[in-house]
Amino acid sequence: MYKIDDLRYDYGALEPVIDRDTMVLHHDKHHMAYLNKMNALLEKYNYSKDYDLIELVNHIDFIDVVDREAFLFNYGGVVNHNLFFKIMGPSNHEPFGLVLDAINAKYGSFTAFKEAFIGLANTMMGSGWVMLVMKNNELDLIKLKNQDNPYILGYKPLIAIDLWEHAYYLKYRNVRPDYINAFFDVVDFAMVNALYEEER
Ligand code: MN3
Repeated sequence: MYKIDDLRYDYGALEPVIDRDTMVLHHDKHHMAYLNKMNALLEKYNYSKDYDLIELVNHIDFIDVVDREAFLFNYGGVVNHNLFFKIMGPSNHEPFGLVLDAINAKYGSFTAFKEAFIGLANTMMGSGWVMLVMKNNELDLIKLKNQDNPYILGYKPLIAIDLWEHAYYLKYRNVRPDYINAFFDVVDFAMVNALYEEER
């Protein structure tokens, strides 16, 4: 069965932007719960293939329609969180490389891109995600409800912010805009650029 990705850094490595307690709960409890529920559904259907996790979403015909929503919800929880934790880190917070060239070409400047990303994140009602994605080599910003995932829509995601309350509530309480504004201080652009170079 599937596993969640280990954190590439210490739970406290993103402080003060994201506190250790939030990271422990978010990675070890929330993320793990999505994984356990997804695996339980796969077991229910005696899943025996070993598709890459990203690829799996294109092969879920074996799951009865009645279980599809629960499967996709938990699958999305797993892949979205794998991405979120992967593209953050304690260093490389300045954008650079081919991904910066692409951002500048599309949005005019990194500052303008950041404003667009933050602006879109602030419009999220309820729980969900905002992501910088790529399709046909074109960058775009998308908003996803709950645990909808970008892969089923044919997008290759490069940056993702988790806008569920569990992502920020211990530290930021009701002031979600402060969490959203601080997010780019923990994005690891070495990882984002590597994803861009891999996917373009
Ligand atoms: Mn989350």
